[in-house]
Amino acid sequence: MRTENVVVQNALLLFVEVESLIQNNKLDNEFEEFQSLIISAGLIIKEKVIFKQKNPIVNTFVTKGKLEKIKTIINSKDIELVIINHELSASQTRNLELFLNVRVIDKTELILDIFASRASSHIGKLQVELAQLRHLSTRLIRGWTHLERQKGGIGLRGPGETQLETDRRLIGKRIKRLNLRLSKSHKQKEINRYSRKKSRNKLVALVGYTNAGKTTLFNKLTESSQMAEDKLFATLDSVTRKNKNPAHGPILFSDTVGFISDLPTQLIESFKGTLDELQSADMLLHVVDISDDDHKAKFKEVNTILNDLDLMRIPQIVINNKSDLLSTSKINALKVAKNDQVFISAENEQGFEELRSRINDELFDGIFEGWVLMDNNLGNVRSTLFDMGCVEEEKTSSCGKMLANIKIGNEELLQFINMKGFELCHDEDILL
Ligand SMILES: Nc1nc2c(ncn2[C@@H]2O[C@H](COP(=O)(O)OP(=O)(O)OP(=O)(O)O)[C@@H](O)[C@H]2O)c(=O)[nH]1
Ligand SMILES: [Mg+2]
Repeated sequence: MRTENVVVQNALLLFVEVESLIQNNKLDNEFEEFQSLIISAGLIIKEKVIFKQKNPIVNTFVTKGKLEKIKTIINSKDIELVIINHELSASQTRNLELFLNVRVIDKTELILDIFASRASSHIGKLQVELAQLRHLSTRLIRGWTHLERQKGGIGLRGPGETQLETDRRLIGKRIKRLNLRLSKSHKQKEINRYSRKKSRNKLVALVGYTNAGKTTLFNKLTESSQMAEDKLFATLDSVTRKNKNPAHGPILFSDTVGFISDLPTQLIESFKGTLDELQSADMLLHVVDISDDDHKAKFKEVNTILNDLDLMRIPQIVINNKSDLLSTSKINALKVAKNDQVFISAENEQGFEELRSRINDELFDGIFEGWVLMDNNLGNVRSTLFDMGCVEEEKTSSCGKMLANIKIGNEELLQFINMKGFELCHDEDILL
């Protein structure tokens, strides 16, 4: 599955608003999002054709009259590729390609192609290949000989033409092998997850619509430098890192792939393993781009996907990001309306204090910071506290007992608080 010889191609953007297919949750800026997807795939939009249609046409999706017009544009503008904002059936694609004599890519294929160009980890690459092959196996009836063969263009990233011509049986075999390799890789991850459980780290996953600012926030929270870009699907492989800020309890943050409306089912299926990692999260930070006019619809879309993945049972804090792009009065009004949500700017680190305390409250029921006094027979408690990474400083009290300055979640502190010989230390004198 490779992306090396990527050829930039002149594309015709075909945006058809089909009245019978409009959903309740429609984005206002659907066109802009589709355009961003094409640009994110590294294509040049040479021409845009936008129109409305009542129903999809069975054979070609688009009406004959429109197709004639599109064909004229293709011939006069040196168009190599048509990209349509819908999912097409295999035969619709084939008929369109036969008529227009250029390659036709539907929205599913476009998203699969972007994923193919972004995958960098072993698991990520396997998952994308699996999704592409699954998609391909539904299209094997498609006659590929009717088009001139180009290597490396969009839609051809991944399995090359020769593979496209191999039969269903071979693809089936490859899918089986990939599934096997993936389940092995996921098993290894499960072992890592188990060792995390044994230590006391909490796992907090950042989820949200693509381009909401998850990676930017992740970088600030973990002092990392993952690639954050104004591109759709900048992040594909999930990354987990430990929190660096002392104001937090022991937390691992996980940055994940962004969601989009109409995420191809093959992708969801293939990424189930990675998304399964989210199942063990203790909390989700749902990052929203509050400056986006479509933020409400996108918020709903993300929650629908989370629900499908059975992730709505995990506590979620809604984080309205990019609040630096809105006026203070607008933000203040929004804060009143959404008073259980957090407002931040990941870029400028505004609102981080509130964010941190919300996370600590949710995860640890708040944090205790202070001195505890332990009888000398509580050596095992002392070493547990050290293992947990809670001890900031240690002393011996004037009466010869152990004193430790600890930082610990209130919930975790409960297990020690009732032990004989363990007490919170309020007496300043002891500390002198
Ligand atoms: N003005 C402003 N821009 C931001 C803020 N946070 C992120 N951005 C920008 O938004 C764009 C997307 O940010 P990312 O962090 O890559 O978004 P993401 O959610 O990880 O996106 P995907 O990985 O594609 O799902 C980048 O250009 C960021 O610089 C913010 O608080 N304010
Ligand atoms: Mg990202």
